[in-house]
Amino acid sequence: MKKIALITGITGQDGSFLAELLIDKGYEVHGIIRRSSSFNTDRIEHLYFDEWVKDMHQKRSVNLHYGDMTDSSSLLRVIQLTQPDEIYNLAAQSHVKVSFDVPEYTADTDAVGTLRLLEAVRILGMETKTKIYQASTSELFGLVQEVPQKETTPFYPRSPYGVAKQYAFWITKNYREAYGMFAVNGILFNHESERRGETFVTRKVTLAVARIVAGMQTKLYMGNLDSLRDWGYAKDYVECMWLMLQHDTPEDFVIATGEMHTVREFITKAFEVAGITIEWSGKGEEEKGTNAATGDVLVEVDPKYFRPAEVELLLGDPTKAKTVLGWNPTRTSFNELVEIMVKHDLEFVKKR
Ligand code: NDP
Ligand code: GDR
Repeated sequence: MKKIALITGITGQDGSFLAELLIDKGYEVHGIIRRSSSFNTDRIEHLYFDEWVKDMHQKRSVNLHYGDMTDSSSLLRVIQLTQPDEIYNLAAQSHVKVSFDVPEYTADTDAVGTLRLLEAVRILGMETKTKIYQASTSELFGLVQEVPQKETTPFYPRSPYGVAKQYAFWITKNYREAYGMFAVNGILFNHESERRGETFVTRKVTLAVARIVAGMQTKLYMGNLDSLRDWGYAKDYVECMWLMLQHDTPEDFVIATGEMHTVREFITKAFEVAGITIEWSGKGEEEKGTNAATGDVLVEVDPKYFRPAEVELLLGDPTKAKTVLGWNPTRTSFNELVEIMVKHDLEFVKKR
C-alpha cells in the first residue's frame, strides 16, 4: 500500500523539493494550494503538467487541492478526503521583514493556521493515524542567548513571524503531549536554492549578479551586510523532514550546517562565481562594494532594507540530527550552494 502524504505550502521552495522526494519514495502526494490571480505553481509544474500532457486520464504525480491555512473548513475537507499518513505543514507567510507589515495575517496563517491543522486532524479522529511535521525555524532563537543554538537553547523571537512560529512550535508540542499525536518540530536554519523566493537575501543577490553580468542592472542595494546566517541547501534539508517522521519517537530537531557567513561574504562569493572581484570600502550605510577591475560601484546599502528588529547571528548545532537521524549536514557546502544558485541564475536571466 502506498503511503499518503499531504503537503501544505507545496508551491513554495521546500514544498517543491519535498514533493519530488516523496514521489521518488513511492508516496501518493497531495498538496494544498491557494487560489491566486497569477500562477503560483511554477515550482511544481514539472510534477503534474508533464503527466497531464502525456495522458490526461492518467493519475498525476501530485494531486492539488484548493485550501488555505486561514480556512478551517478547507483543511478539514482536504484531510478527510486524502486520509494522509503524514502531513508536512510548510505553508506560511515566511518573509521576516514582510511580517512587520502584515503581522496579523502572519499570526493567522503561521500560528493559528498550525492550530487549525492540528485540530482538523484531531476532530477527524486521525490523531493516531497521521504524523505531522511542523516547519519551525531558527528565527525562534532570535536575539542571541547561546552560540551555537541547539534544541535546548531558549527562544527569543525578534519579529511577528518569529513570534507566530513560536506559538506554532508550542502548540505542536502541546498536541503531542496532550493527545499523543506524532507531531514534531523541525527547527530549520536558513536553507536556500535556485528555487528560493526572489526577495530573500541569497536569491536577491544571485539574481542581481546575473542581471549585472547581462547588463540589465547596474547596482545591487542591500540591507544589513553584517548579518550572520547558517545557510544550507534546501534539497538536503527536506530529507530531514521525512527522516523525522520515520523516527521511532516524535522529537524536535535542529537542522543546520554548523557554519555561518555574513551577507557580505555571500555577495563577495556570488560575484566571484561570475568572475567579478568585489572590494569593500566604507562603513554602515556608507559601505560600498566596487568591481576591482573596473572601479564601478556594484553594491550599496539602502536603509529601507533594514528591519525594525534584526536577528544578527544564527548558527546551529546539528549534532542531534547527525547522531539520531544519521543526517549529513555538509552534503552541499557554502561555496557549492552559492555556485549552484549563481550558475542557475546566469542561465535563468538569459532565458528570461
Ligand atoms: P516559501 O515562502 O517558499 O513557501 C511558502 C508556502 O506557503 C507557499 O506554498 C505559499 O503559497 C504557502 N502559503 C502562504 N500562505 C498560505 C496560506 N495562508 N494558506 C496556504 N498556503 C499558504 O517558504 P519555504 O519553502 O522557504 O519554507 C517552507 C516553510 O519552512 C515555511 O513555513 C517557512 O516559514 C519555514 N522555514 C523556512 C526556512 C528557509 O530557510 N527556507 C527555514 C526555517 C523555516 P503561495 O505559493 O500561494 O504563496
Ligand atoms: P531570514 O532570511 O530573515 O533569515 O528568514 P532573509 O534572506 O530575508 O534575510 C537574511 C538576512 O539578510 C539580511 N539582509 C537582507 N535580507 C533581505 N531579504 N533583503 C535584503 O536586501 C537584505 N540585506 C540584508 C536580513 O536583514 C537578514 O538578517 C529566512 C526565511 O526563510 C524564514 O522563513 C526562515 O524561518 C528563516 O530564514 C530561518
